[in-house]
Amino acid sequence: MKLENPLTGSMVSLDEWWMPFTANRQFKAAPRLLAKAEGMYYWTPDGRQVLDGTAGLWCVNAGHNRKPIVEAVQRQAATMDYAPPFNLGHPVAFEAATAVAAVAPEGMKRVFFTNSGSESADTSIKIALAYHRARGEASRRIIIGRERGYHGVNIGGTMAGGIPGNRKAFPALMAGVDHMRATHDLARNSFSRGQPAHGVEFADDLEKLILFHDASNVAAVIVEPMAGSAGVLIPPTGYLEKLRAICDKYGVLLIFDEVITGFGRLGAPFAAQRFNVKPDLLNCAKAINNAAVPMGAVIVRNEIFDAIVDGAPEGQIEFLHGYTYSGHPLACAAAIATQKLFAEEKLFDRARAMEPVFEAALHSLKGTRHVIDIRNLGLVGGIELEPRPGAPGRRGLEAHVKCFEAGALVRFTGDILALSPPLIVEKDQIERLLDTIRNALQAIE
Ligand code: PXG
Repeated sequence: MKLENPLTGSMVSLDEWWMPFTANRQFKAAPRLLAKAEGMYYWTPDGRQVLDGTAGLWCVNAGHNRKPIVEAVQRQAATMDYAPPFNLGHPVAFEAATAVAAVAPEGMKRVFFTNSGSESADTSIKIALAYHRARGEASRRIIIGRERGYHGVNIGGTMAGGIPGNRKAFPALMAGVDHMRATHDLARNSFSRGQPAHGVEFADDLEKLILFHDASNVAAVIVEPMAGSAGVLIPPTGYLEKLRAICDKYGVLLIFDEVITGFGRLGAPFAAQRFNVKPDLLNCAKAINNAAVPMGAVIVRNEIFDAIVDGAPEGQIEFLHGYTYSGHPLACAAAIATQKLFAEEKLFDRARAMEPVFEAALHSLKGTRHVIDIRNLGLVGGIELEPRPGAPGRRGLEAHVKCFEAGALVRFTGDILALSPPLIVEKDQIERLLDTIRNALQAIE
């Protein structure tokens, strides 16, 4: 099978690109393709409009192809394409770091640039270990993650992550990880709106594991404040606060992986502000620059930066870590323009204001065929379907395909549908999205 590149007109083959997290054979037999995007919409190569219910992959929070971002990238590309970040700098990267720090929680004003959420995960783990070492506690090396956690696909994130399928093919590449239980509790919390009421006691797993390994060996705990990839698992009331208190008690660092929750998704700059729980390190990526150019960051408490940097001899590189593309000029130009756009259009507040509208529309699916749970927070919604006996995951996939054919992009993980529209979404678009899902669920077996 051949496809046309819409920009060049050349005919291209599907064989060579080994697609990520994709059933390659199935996909290439019946490809679902996108060719153009603007605002709330994609268009397929044959010109069909698709309403974007997922902000791309949880990342295009300001909507697609926003002019100020496009122009900033174009200007930067024409001015300076690339600059090395090791022992050289450029003003655009410093300005981007300042712009990101401006929305970060109080006292977290140091920003390490990466190029993805996966790199942010591994970078944050390294910073945690370097911090303890700098303070003379090099024995603190164990990382505690959580079942159903997703921290990308690099080695640290794979090992700290808690999705069994992502881990099983790899032997223990990184010794010294352990996992808390996931907080998902359908029996007690089904159809909850906002934070579920039950489950604060899941946080006790952290204390148990710290005592089991001995605090002197434990470096950090890494969690998504709201787990996205594993199917929209919203933290029970009091849970994150309790993790924070346990970390404080034992000198363990708290890492929030805010790759999905960062930059307005929950109606605040970060989940840290939404829940009023401040981590020690905060990982982000995706919407940091509206996904216009690959970019991520680890934002750290000033004291962590100070301990590592001031702890090294003058003139020596303090932290032996970094990427060729850390602070890439195009990514940084996009980040500056994106943060400005977020502020000008007050998109984080807008997300918060739309939350009740989104919540009501989402929960109107209660009672629809196959639906066993609905949950929401900010502009994130999860719809859990009853798995088809003997074929778990099929209903999720079929619902996704049906919606796509009917003109709406909806994400699925197993049998859980996930919605995360751009923060510019309008009420009628939310309704259209949910009507499309309702019809799809009626149509599939
Ligand atoms: N942490 C979290 C919390 C994420 O959601 C990553 C790290 C990794 O980021 P990169 O940029 O390396 O992909 C993510 C990525 C899904 C889905 O279907 C979610 C992600 C990626 C792919 C699919 O929910 N999130």
